[in-house]
Amino acid sequence: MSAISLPKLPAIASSAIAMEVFNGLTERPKTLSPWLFYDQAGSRLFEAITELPEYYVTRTERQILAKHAAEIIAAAAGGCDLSITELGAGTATKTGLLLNAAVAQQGSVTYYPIDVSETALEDARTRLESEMPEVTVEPIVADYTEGMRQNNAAGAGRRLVLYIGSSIGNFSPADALDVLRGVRAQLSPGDSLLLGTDMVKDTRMLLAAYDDAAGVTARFNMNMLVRINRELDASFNPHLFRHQARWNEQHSRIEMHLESLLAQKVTVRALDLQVRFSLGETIHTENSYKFTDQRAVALLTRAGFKLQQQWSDPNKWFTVYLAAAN
Ligand code: AVI
Repeated sequence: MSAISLPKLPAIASSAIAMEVFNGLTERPKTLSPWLFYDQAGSRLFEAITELPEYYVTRTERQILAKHAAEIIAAAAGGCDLSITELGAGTATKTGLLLNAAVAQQGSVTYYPIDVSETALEDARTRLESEMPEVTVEPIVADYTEGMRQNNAAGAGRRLVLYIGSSIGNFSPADALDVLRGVRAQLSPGDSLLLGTDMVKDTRMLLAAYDDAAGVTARFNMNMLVRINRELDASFNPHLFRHQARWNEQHSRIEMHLESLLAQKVTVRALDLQVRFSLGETIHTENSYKFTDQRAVALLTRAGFKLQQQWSDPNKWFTVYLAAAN
């Protein structure tokens, strides 16, 4: 009897990206997870998105923080000294507003940015410590769960945890609840969470924010295919796919898809995988949930927080919630 010979796959075939691509492209409908956006080129494209005229999200949240930073810090501190922790901090561009307010109120502050990207955290540390000598930056290179555990173990005193930038919107409602419950589990009474959520609004405005005229979001979406080509030796031709943004009313979310412009076959050589696409078939790459006040407050409450105060821009496009761990 002859032994069955299995095809030899390269070591990359057991990596996180390989698992994601194999599972996502063999299921129906096809999906790819949004973390795949953020290689070096994708992170740069995301920074460019935050500057687009159509992408009101970052600008609007920054306006809210600029106007209310002192109030936010005073409410979170409740007369004590605070440390500030940030989830998914990246380069921490909006955080300076809150750190400044904390320095104004208590003279100095320790800032614990948590992110999986060591380079983004080092950039943030260099920039913040040179601009604000009263801020001590203690980067934590980890995912949220492990990062919050380390932060808790560091004995950071009374804590304000920032989860801003509408990042919570990229999780399904069930996963968002898990994330916030995980944060809550590492907090003590008196600590608080500042959550930034993007709100439901005019559909045309939402669609424009995720399908801008300059095509930056299209390139951001398409970059996933370029990354898979490079890292898994795949044969995607990005010109044979089209970026699509859809509003899903039932789930209150913007969806991003990559639509196949013809019937085609793509090979992912590192996985020894052939993927067939029919004309118009899509890969679902991202959900960006949009909130109502009621849904945001229900999420916080179910996660074990008590709403303390909230701030919005005059158009109510974006809301920042301060919630206490109780
Ligand atoms: C990171 N996240 C909050 C962005 C969003 O708006 O959901 C990601 C993004 N996708 C397309 N444009 C921006």
